[in-house]
Amino acid sequence: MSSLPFIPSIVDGANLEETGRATFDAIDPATGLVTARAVEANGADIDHAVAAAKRAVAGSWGRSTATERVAMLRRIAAGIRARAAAFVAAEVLDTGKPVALASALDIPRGAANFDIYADLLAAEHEEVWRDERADGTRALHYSHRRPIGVVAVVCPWNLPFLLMTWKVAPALACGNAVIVKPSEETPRTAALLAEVMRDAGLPDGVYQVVQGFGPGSAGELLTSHPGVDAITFTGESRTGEAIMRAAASGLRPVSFELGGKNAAIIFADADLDAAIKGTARSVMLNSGQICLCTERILVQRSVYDRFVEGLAAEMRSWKAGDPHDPATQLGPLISAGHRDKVMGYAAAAIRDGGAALVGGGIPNLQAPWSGGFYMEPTLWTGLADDAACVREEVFGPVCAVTPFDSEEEAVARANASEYGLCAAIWTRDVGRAHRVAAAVDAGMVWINTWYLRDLRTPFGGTKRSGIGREGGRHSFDFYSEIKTIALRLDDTSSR
Ligand code: NAD
Ligand code: 6OD
Repeated sequence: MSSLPFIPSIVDGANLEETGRATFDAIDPATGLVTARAVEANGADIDHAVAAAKRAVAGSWGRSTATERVAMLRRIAAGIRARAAAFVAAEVLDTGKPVALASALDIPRGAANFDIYADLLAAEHEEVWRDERADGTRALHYSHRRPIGVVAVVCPWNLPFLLMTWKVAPALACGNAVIVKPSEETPRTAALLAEVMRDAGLPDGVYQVVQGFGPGSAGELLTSHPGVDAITFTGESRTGEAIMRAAASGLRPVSFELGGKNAAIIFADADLDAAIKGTARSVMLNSGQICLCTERILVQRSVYDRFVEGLAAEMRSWKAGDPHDPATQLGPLISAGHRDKVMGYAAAAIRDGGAALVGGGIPNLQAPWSGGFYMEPTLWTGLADDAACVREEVFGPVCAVTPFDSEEEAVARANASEYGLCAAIWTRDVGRAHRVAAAVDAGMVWINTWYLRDLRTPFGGTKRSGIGREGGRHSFDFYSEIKTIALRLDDTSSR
């Protein structure tokens, strides 16, 4: 008998029993050890979850007022803050990310996601148009939002809690019921959030969690279920294609945040120290496993050598190892399979004529971290723009650096990608900053910074990086149906 704890799926207010259901290992990426078993939801469970969600939307939750939902979102945010230590511990165990990062970014941002949608919902007003015509017709035309229904929220493993709550909060703000499918690599925080939801008084069926895999498992069963009204997904572009095929049946709307192959452009007039530190962070944060991470660096030729030397030193300086040590900056990759993939790219970079100026291998750590899926931060030079490591998303602490000569060349090369998520520009020339930001084909551009977020702004990518925009009020457009009503005001009895 295993003495490992179970991480539940949660359907209709109840934790699903492991007896009679498949379970799968939760592995600590920092040690490679199995730490728990997650209870996989099966087809009957998904049917049950969808039926419970439909009842919730038809019931008191679907009829709740905006004021009631604002209060609910605030209670959820407070509940997360009250259990912040448990959320941090769960996120660190699932992902191996440094405790400093989970404490500064993932968990506070999870709570902030509920607060911002409480603020935005409280400020939301309805559109009204006065209609006055020459023939005496007078009317008011107004629009109001209603929930879209049952929303499937399919999540990745890299920022599990941050990205899941980023979608759950606006979906609940609009009065929907959500069924969350966390990544099979990171089942804990979605399950823990169900406890906060219960304590906050959210009715059963409004927030449910179905654990499992993608194809042939909870992910596919959920996204192809005819009772699901809308699908919001964050993950790989190829998975987005599969989900879009599932969504075509029933013409269900999708919102997709997908992959990236993001460029940083460093001009000769930039504050080089800031550009070096900022770019190093954009390559290595979360071990490079953020869709917004920089994987291509273009540096103006006159400062190329200085920049590369500084970046290499900064990349060598990050401390890897025990994720529970507050001084650790670099955790492992998410799984053995993912590290094999990234190491495969490292080998391809050398075959393609590149050189690893920094890293390229597996760090020499002590037990138990020697069993984890760590990789050295890696900086490639000498790669052509058509090399696999320069074209394809690697999703590790890696990047390729090359020189450029003109602004036009830098923009053209930054845009020569099938992805268009974000870019970072480093320059002191304001005119150039605006010109290049306008010319770069990406959903977000950071100037002299990276991953500086204002949660009221739209977020999303062009090309293979996504479909639609979430963030701020833009999320309300996806998570609600807008109904327009025309009210005749003039006396129609004599007409
Ligand atoms: P993934 O696409 O492999 O998995 C994401 C989720 O989809 C998981 O829950 C998985 O079980 C599920 N899934 C897989 N196949 C499915 C299917 N056929 N039907 C339904 N569900 C399915 O992505 P990942 O490896 O977890 O995450 C890394 C990727 O996510 C990277 O490409 C990264 O760029 C991208 N990402 C993008 C953003 C963004 O905002 N643009 C944010 C985070 C991650
Ligand atoms: O900050 C956000 O809102 C967001 N969606 C970040 C996505 C990160 C990708 O890994």
